[in-house]
Amino acid sequence: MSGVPREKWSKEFSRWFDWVLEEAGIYDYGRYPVKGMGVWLPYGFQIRRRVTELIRDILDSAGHEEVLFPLLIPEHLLRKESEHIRGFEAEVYWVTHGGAEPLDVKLALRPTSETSISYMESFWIKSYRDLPKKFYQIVSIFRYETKATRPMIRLREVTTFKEAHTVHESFEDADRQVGEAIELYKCIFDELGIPYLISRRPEWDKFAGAVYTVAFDLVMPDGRTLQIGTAHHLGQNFTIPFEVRIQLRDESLDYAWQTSYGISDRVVASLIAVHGDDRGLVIPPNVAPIQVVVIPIPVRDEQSREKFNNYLKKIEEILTSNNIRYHVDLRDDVRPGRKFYEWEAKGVPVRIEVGIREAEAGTVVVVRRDTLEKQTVKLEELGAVLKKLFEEIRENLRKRAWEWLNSHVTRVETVEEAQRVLSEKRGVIELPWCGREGCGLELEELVDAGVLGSPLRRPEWVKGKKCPVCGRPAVTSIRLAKKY
Ligand code: 5CA
Ligand code: ZN
Repeated sequence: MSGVPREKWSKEFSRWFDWVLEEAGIYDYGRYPVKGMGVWLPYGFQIRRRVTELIRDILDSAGHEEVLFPLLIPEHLLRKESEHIRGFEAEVYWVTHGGAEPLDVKLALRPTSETSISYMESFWIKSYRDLPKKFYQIVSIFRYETKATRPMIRLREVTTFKEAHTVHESFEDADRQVGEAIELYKCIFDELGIPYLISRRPEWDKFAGAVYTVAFDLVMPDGRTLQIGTAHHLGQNFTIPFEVRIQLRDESLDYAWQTSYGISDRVVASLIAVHGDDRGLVIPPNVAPIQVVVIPIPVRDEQSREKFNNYLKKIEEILTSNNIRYHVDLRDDVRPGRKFYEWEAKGVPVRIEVGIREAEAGTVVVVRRDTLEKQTVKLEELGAVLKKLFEEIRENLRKRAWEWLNSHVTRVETVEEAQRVLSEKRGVIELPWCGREGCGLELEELVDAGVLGSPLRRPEWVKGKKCPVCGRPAVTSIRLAKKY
């Protein structure tokens, strides 16, 4: 399908990823002298901006309101919910001084914002009439991660943390909100052509302070999974300590119910990872900073030059009038072949090559980045052809990414099969499961992998199957993978 190999992409994914971030000018990581923190470069920033715009559009249209909370959280707020602080204690950065003065109250760099937001909600929300309330912000958060840090994937400063926080009058309405969050995330990932598996995380691996957690996972090119988003039902776990009390419909008072859901720089990382190939990035046209790059083939003959330049102008007019984001690469010290290579690495979805021959014939050569297929297009048809091509590229990328994910999810019934599949191609394995924590934990040991959780609905195929650990009837399936 694709004309470009994906050998390095899959077999040496970590190196490929580092290479592509640098080669395409996305993110400078490793040179900044604080571990786990990198710099968004101009081209990467443009991609990030389009992704965050997409996220904002989708959340806004579903009734979310963007807010901006302070970065610092006083220690007593962060400690108010005991499970939460237990989960984050080891990952918090503390501000202890202002100049030379020790602070009276230690201040945390937010690792996430349930505590500060719940605190303020206790002043704002008084009645079921104020609900549901859906806030979000897109901010930096800080986590002193101890696992190996990686650019965009495991950061200590997460610079693109979209955290949504909602408040509800009942458990059921918060439950429904988790369902809405899942639909919104599907929408975001679908727009980007990023495939996902949705799992309910097991009890022992839910968010610190949640009643339950639903997670989106992706299979990366090396077969390991990456959690790309989570949605949590928080119950009344934060509203009780923070006293977010509301008047209910029957006029009684009760604590409100909450959810939170977050995604991060990992969305951009997965956009880069899932669509790439050995030549570099392939960016879906809807978020590509440059959708079309025009490479003029140098004209030697002086007399033809003016005619050629006029022809280039015409091409630009067509691109402009079609609202296409384009760039004409006019560098005269760089050969066309080198230009092709650079723009391919940057993942520009379409390249237009034009020389004097095309100018005379009233055509251009159009090359799509995903398959490298070439076609000669008449100038009058260029606008329409490009629009159609953008859709085809998007669809092709999405399809290829889903096929890759689906071919890396394997149903097995025994521990031995699970071990074999995981060692051969990694990915996700699904086993019948009795639902007990003990068996889940033992499976993690036996197959040397992490649990992702179970599908939201009981899968049909486990009917009549047995848990491979205890032999009891399976009530659901359990997913395991080598995780990032
Ligand atoms: N307060 C909740 C919902 S906003 C929360 O913090 N959930 S979380 O801890 O699961 O984080 C949300 C998402 O952020 C995760 O699913 C993961 O995709 C991403 N994320 C978490 N830690 C990091 C990190 N160190 N680097 C990059 N992304 C991260
Ligand atoms: Zn069991």
